Amino acid sequence: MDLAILREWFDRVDSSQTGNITASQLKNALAVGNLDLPLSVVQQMIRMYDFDKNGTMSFEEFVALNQYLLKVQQAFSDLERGQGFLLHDEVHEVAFQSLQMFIVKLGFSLDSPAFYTACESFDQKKNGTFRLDAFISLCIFLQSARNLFNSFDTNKQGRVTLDMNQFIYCTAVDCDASHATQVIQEWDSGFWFLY
Ligand SMILES: [Ca+2]
Repeated sequence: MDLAILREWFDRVDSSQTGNITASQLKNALAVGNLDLPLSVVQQMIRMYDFDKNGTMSFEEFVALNQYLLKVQQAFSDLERGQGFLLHDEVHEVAFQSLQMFIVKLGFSLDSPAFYTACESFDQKKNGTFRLDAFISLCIFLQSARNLFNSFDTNKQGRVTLDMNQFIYCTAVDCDASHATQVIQEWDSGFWFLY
């Protein structure tokens, strides 16, 4: 997309002209474009490209996020062939397998049980249809989960051991890797408190 068009879009969303857009501003703006994403997903999305860690998106950060979203969107439209969604049933199995291949290309070597379980958890209406917003949510979730995993896998073994507290933390946290690193450092130093 043209940078000038993006700038215009960004300035419209940044209605109070702060130079930054918040998660709820971004969520509402995406909803206008028919992308209905939960606020938690939009927040994760922002964290992935929030290079200065101020919790909001500057224009430059937004341009990087937009490039990522375009790539994901392109992969999805190559598969849905004008339907607007993928059906998860035996007839459409090939499209789903291609989706899995795309996830692998993004660097996630998920096996089929992990891939299908993750897909099902984003099929909000539980009717076997998988839309673009679910696919974006899935990609953002995987990226955030990997960041969290890596922050525990400090020796880069591709495997982590968790005690019950760490497990509870992982299931409850919204995959904020910088927060996770901070918590782990406090764990290591024997200093732990609840946030
Ligand atoms: Ca920022």
